[in-house]
Amino acid sequence: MRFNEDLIKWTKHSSLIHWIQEMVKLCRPDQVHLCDGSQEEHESVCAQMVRSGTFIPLNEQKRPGSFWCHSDPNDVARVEDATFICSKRKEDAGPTNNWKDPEEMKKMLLGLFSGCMRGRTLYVIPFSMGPLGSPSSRIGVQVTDSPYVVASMYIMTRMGRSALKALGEENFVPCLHSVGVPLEPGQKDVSWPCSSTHKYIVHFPEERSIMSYGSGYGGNALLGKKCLALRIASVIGRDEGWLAEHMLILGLTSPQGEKKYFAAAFPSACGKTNLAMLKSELPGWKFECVGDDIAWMRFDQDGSLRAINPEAGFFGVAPGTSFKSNPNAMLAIAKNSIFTNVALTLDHDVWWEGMTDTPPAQLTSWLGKPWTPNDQTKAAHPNARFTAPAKQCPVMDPAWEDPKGVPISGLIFGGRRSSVTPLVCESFNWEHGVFLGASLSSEITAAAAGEIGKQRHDPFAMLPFCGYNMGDYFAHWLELGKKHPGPKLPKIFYVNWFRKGTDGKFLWPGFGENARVLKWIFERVKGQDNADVTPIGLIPKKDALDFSGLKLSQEALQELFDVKPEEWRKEVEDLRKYFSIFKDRLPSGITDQLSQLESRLK
Ligand code: TSX
Ligand code: MN
Repeated sequence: MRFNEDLIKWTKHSSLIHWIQEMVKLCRPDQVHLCDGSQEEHESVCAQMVRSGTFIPLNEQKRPGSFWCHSDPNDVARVEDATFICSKRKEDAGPTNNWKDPEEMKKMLLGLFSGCMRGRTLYVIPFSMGPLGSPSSRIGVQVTDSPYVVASMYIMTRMGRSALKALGEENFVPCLHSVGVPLEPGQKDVSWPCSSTHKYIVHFPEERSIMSYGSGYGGNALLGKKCLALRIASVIGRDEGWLAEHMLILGLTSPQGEKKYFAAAFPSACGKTNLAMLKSELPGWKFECVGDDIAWMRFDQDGSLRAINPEAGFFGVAPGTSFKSNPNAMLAIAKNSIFTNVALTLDHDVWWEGMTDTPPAQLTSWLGKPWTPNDQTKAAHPNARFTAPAKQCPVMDPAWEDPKGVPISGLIFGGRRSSVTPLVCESFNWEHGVFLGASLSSEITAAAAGEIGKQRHDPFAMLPFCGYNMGDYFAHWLELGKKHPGPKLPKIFYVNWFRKGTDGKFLWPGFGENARVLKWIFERVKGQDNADVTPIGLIPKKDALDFSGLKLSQEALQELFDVKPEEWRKEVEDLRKYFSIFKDRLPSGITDQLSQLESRLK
């Protein structure tokens, strides 16, 4: 194959050249394409997918530069059962991860990858997670046989020549991916190739590499995001003293023009993307977006915790997104976007449940079939996604690509809880805040598998994304607070937009009205004396939350902040049971916080 000539012109990085040659030998593609990351290349990859039937171009008048596609119905979400952390020792993966011996796993995977790209093109994608050239950024190189991945990585990362240049002679994270469907000579391809029998999303934390087989979907296939920027980066962060978190980053400006940044972690189905680009309902208070999913944070020389968004785009859940729930997301996806598993309209635009009250006539469902509202199925898959460049969001923060990152004043944890936890509370200190993060749990909604209404523990919203033992991860958080004491250490908060009254209705209007809660948080980090002490943390003093112009009954307000000791004693028992899975890896800081909470409840 003559790609070797191109390869040595493309990069001088000898271990990168060697690795690519090894991958080509292993996967045996028909062709090799070294991605340059240009717009021309992106357009040609998209045009090729239009010809092959994977992409349908959307209406140029309504949604220029955009495409619709639908996946195989067996390839619609991340596959947690098939996600592995292959550390040398099982204990280092911990009780919340699947583990297999790395040598055994590699042997098995090399068998699967052998010849897996026959009849296909192998694409090499160098990409930067984080602004190009930022000392906080990390470079990965993904080898893939999926043009959908190439087009998506163009939106979600800084990829191509520029990333290769930023790599220089440094180490990169090797990311091998295949959909796992080699083509025999003359065999016709399908529009969404994937393996129906073998799916593996595998991380080798000690050598910092990733291998993903059998799926073409989102978090399984775009290896920069969940695999590199969370699972592998969390391990690098542990070793280097920083944090890779499943957090949005937002800037909040007061009517006086003062600005503060916050990072916030929520489990799925809590509206993280909606909060990340919130349109405030509180006059004079303005929100700006730095990121909606991942935050890499480290303390600088001055002791400020600084955060960057390692991504360049949004890969968001489409259903529920509307001009009412998230106008800024709707504007971000107006052009140059990819839509996967949403419904297609007659005039080649997109639709999903929750976009408008009534569906347009003559839809094509996410399965590619004609659909009418009488059908018992949904037009869009509940996990249907948009992929859009972040720079198209009208409220991106001016500093969203600042290589230094933005200074974080407060950290916010949140869950979907119909009872027990109040609308907002503040931790007594860093250690208590870490305990709040570790205690995160959320009610299971239809979006996730399992029993609806049941709680799922999701510490720091990192359950499926922590690349090492979660007990050690708690210890890492505790230690960072100890190492960086002082007034610049972010304050930690817990919010719950989802508490319900005795009538079973949501007590809090949520969405843009959440600005009122963020205003109180803003005032707290400024040191305002507007909180009351309760056994579970600090809550707003009477009249400290701004309810101006909001119709909320005194009873609702009381219920939103009600701390019921008997409910909380049950919570303590449940947490004690949950934390016991971490055995000797559970740091004493967490057990201490649990017993202190228990005594405060007496
Ligand atoms: O995203 C949500 N947020 C955060 C917004 C910044 N959602 C949607 C969750 C699914 C992804 C919410 N849903 C929020 C919320 O704050 N709150 C609720 C619950 C709720 C739903 C509907 C109403 C009120 C609350 N409707 C009316 O009161 C009319
Ligand atoms: Mn996420």
